[in-house]
Amino acid sequence: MTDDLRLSIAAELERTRARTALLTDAVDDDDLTRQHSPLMSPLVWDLAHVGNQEELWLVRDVGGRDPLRQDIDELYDAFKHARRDRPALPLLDPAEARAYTAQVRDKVFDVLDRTKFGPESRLLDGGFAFGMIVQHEQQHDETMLATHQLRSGAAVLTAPSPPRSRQAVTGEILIENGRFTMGTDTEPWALDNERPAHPVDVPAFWIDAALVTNGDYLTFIDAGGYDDPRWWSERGWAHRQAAGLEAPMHWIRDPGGWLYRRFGRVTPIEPDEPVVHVCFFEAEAYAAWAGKRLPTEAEWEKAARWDPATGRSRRYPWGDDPPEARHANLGQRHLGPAPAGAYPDGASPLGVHQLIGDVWEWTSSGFHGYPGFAAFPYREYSEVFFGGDYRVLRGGSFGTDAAACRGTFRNWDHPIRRQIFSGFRCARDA
Ligand code: AVJ
Ligand code: FE
Repeated sequence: MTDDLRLSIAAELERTRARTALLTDAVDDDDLTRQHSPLMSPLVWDLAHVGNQEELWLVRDVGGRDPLRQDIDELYDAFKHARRDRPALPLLDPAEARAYTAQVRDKVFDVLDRTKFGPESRLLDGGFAFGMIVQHEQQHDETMLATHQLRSGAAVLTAPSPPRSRQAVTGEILIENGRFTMGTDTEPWALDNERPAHPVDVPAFWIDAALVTNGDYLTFIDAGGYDDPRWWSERGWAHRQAAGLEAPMHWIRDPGGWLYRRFGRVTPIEPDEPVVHVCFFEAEAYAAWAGKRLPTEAEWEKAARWDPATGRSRRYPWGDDPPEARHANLGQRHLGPAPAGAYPDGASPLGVHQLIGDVWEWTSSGFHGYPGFAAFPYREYSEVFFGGDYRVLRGGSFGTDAAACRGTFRNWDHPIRRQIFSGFRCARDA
């Protein structure tokens, strides 16, 4: 058992590092050290930060080993320097950052060989500390992918197109009134904010079977949605005005119609694909225009996990089996979301599609701890963000790794942010 766990952890560490290497080897040193947007770190910061977190938790804490580079801890502490200030720091250069992360990884494999996994250590039970670090790197791989989307210049990433639609998916699904179990006590790699499992009463609601598509969103634009304060919250309208929003980020108005720029390539927008790169306020305005609203976080999770046949909450919409390529568009296999109906095998029992993968889904909920929340293993992962100006996003995107995504996983961001792979679906009261 422990040996199987060790092997699977080693495989996850290596698989994840291969993606990190691809994202950072795809560009030259100048590109790695440059800031592509004040919203993002230079890629070389993410790279060394991933190594530094791995050193802190697995080499020093779990392994009890001497520090490799205590002198750089401060540079790579995300709370010490804002993203916009990071390019000016005396960061490791690309060669140093690669060498450092590789040295840390060598030590980690040694630590992994000697680690005993068992319930006597909560940090190690089920491989948790290693799982946390694997997921941390994967989260930064998604952040680095968003940085790639923001960089100018020729395309450097390639991937096959996502699958085509296999089924028409339209309309709304009724989720009946009743209690369901939100959160988890049993997912071994669930982070602190996903715990504990707790009952939540959810009044009956309708939820869209499909994500809002570019075609849907274009109808809102063409109907003057961006110019009509009726659809926007007060804050949303103020932001729309101040930021001059008139379409999702990366859309380009062209005499022949709308285009978008994706990872360095400009193409006509695809009407059947989920809309992506919208902020919470845009999602909220669209939903109001459509006579609907965004789902709450609890509604989203009930739609994704509640099994009407047994009343149990499952790990994923399709059941308890880990995601396979046929279930969901995850893991940067494709460099964009798939059209509505591309993943019938990943639908929920009631027929809600593409809850996992494709685009993060804005919910109307702020970010708070569940009843009985306990920070673990550190307050800075999530507790310090509770009650801040954030909205929860659910379900993961094409940029999220399968190991960092499940029915209970919670992401959060400021309501004005849209450089992330964010989209949405609508809901309404029943
Ligand atoms: C959970 C995506 C909001 O990127 O800020 C990475 C993940 N935390 N390093 C973020 C995270 C520490 C976090 N999000
Ligand atoms: Fe981090």
